[in-house]
Amino acid sequence: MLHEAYLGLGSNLGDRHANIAAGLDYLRGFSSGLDVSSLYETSPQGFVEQPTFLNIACRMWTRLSPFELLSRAMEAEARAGRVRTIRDGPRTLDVDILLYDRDVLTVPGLSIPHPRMAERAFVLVPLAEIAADALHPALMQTIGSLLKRVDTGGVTRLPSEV
Ligand code: PH2
Ligand code: MG
Ligand code: MG
Repeated sequence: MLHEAYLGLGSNLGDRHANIAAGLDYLRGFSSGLDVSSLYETSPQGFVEQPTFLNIACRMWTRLSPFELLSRAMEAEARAGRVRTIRDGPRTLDVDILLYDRDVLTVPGLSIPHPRMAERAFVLVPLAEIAADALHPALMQTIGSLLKRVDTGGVTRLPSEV
């Protein structure tokens, strides 16, 4: 069965553009269709003393389970040479599962929907571009309505294609 998953990608180390592009190419390898948002330059949220990010959101159709998808997301990060240091710190590539069908699940190491997505403009702005009407199945609000509640000041859409 095909599942609809939304992922968020971010990079703020090395060749950010190449890291995101390589991550998307890797995801395409196990997707039956992948739509991507525009690319956004975003000010760091949370831990702010770090370089500016590039962020993007994508929708994929996949036969993978959430757990298989998580391990592919981690593989994409590893291929970009990601080294885990401080939590929320700089990274060559971050690939987060945001939504997976209308599943709500929490197990050690994986929570869907992504637990902090509703307060993150760098997630909601790109996601709303491709999925404004998608429902956050725990908050029971659309991505478009969640977006109205965050400050989008640090998020700039880039004209370039990935
Ligand atoms: N990721 C974080 C923490 N802060 N800020 C921006 N702008 N973009 C990110 O991808 C990001 C962040 C943790 O994953
Ligand atoms: Mg993240
Ligand atoms: Mg992550």
